[in-house]
Amino acid sequence: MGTFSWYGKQKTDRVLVMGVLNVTPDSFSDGGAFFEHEAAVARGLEMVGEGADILDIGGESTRPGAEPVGADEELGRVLPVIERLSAQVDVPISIDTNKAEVARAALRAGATIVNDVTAFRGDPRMADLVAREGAGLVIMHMKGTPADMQRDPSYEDVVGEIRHFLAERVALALEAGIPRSHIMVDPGLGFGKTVEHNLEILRRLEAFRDLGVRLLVGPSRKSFIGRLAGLEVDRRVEATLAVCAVAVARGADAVRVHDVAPARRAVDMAAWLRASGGDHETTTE
Ligand code: HH2
Repeated sequence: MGTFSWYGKQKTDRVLVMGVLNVTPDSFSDGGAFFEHEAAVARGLEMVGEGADILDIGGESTRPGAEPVGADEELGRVLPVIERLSAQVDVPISIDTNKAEVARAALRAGATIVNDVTAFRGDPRMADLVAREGAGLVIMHMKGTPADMQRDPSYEDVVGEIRHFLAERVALALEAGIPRSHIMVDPGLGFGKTVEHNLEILRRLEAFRDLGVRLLVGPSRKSFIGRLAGLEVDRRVEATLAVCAVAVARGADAVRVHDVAPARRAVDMAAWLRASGGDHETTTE
């Protein structure tokens, strides 16, 4: 342990841009598994060139209504891509999964971060695995499961409830032996939230900072942007950048995005503005 860094071998401490690399059948034109893997590796390399600090690789969709896939299927999609990219890039690779079995194989193949959108609820063995492997950890809030989370989600106090949940999950992670500096929390935009819930989370983002760990937000191309701005999914880049900039201004340490090149520029600018104001420095521990 002790060797893990959110920045990998990069010498920087900028706000992190996590590039999304989905290796799911619908994410690349279907030319069969080999071409899908080739396309994913090429896109991963391209994102590093565009300024990604982390590549987040996923083999199971968590979109509303998405069907779960088995561990073998998930591993068949992501492992070849992780093996090849980890040999070629200096930035850390994160595995977006809620199965400890998939996470273990991914970490052995070269990933160093686990992004668990269920925050150990999908697989209680995840915390021990991450601790044992000395990996980084992203834990996200989701109300319900991808199959049912957008069916009329409701909260008494959306920020208070998410904060409480994340605090409890951070405590579990610490108990398992994961160092505080290895943990990043995410309020889970779009995961069991209405448009108003997402807006309130963004408006009160600072409330998550006193959890004492890094803070990630993932607004990229999400449907609340589409609903507010009346934009189809392929036209949400600029609106996503606006959300990223505001999130950085309100204390985010990292953003998870599909469109890395523009996000890198927007996030760096927002971080410079934030630094010039003297508040909300990046969480350093
Ligand atoms: N959003 C998605 C997937 N994983 N992980 C974190 N930590 N935060 C997020 O906001 C987040 C996430 C969903 O987005 P996308 O990757 O575009 O879709 P899919 O799950 O279908 O791959």
